[in-house]
Amino acid sequence: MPPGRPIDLRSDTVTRPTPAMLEAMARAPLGDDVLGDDPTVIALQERIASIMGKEAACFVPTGTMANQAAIRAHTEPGDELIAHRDSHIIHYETGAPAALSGVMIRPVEGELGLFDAPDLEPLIRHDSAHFPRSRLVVMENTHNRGGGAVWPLDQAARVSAAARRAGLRVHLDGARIWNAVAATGHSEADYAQHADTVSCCFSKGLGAPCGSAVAGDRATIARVFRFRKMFGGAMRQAGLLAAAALHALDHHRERLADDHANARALADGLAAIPGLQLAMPVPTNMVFFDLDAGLGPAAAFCARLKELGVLVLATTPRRVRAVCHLDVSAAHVRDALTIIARAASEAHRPAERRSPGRGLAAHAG
Ligand code: TLP
Repeated sequence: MPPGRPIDLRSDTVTRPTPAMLEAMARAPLGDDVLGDDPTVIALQERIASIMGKEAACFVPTGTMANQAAIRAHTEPGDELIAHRDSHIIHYETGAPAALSGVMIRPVEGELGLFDAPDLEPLIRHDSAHFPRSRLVVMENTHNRGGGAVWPLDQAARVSAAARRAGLRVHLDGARIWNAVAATGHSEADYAQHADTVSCCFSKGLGAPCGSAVAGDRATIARVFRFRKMFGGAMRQAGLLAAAALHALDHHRERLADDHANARALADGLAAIPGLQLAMPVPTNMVFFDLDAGLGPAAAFCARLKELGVLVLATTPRRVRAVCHLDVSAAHVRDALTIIARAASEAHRPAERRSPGRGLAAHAG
């Protein structure tokens, strides 16, 4: 990698706290949240409950714990939950629903991580001594492996109504619900009304160093608190982190539209580079693109980009993900496109890559 800070498009999780956020953290009144008296955590939980239109909320360290504590709160071992086959809880949470809740997952199909009531209904099992009990439906908004896809509100309403008619509960993995709101103008509560619990992350588009929350009715959130403790996620002076989240809610939500515009510009630029194809539409801050076979495997392409000062992630042998966020400007996107175009043209002509030449100037920051 050239000297200087790379343009880091691996995820919107890579942001560093801003000076103003650090100042808010330093000023935060603290207590012991396991004993229930950290005023900044209490303020954050009340704020999230109000934003989501729910009775209560629980602050947790990660989005994974938010989802898993919610799943555990809604289910008992032997139950079954239904989630899209590309969902985060299936792909990236280390089998936690099986390990921590003892539940089975029945995957549902649908375009870009979304599904509708007719996709869901045949998967809900009727009551039988032979079957696992269908208990929970999980939606993800925006949908990560669906390219940051946003659920149409009426579609979420139909899925939720179908689940509830059959006596199932609904959890919304809203790690990036803020992006859905920025893309559509609907409120967080508009989406959350179609779920019994909703998780959200402060450490993705909002730019906090870590922290997530689960909101829902008082009884379910009481169970979430219990399982947060059981899973090792109850923290002491957690107000330090809650202060970063409160600062992010106040200052970093409006600007998510910039990330979406940057992602669109990145996508347009990538689509014009020979050998690259957009894999999915780009409604929010994520860009997935595929490499022609002539460009070699995605992992090697990403390794070359790293040498040139751009960090992205290979998500399959041919597919790459790039994500825009708080620490990525329009100028970064332009520089990244120049570098990616260079790597693509080199890969088409591998002999040239071996010839000595000046690397593109490192990106300064
Ligand atoms: N997603 C990460 C990786 O795990 C893939 C990323 O870089 O996008 N729900 C969704 C929809 C997520 O995208 C993520 C993180 C989580 C939950 C989990 O959050 P953390 O990483 O805080 O446990």
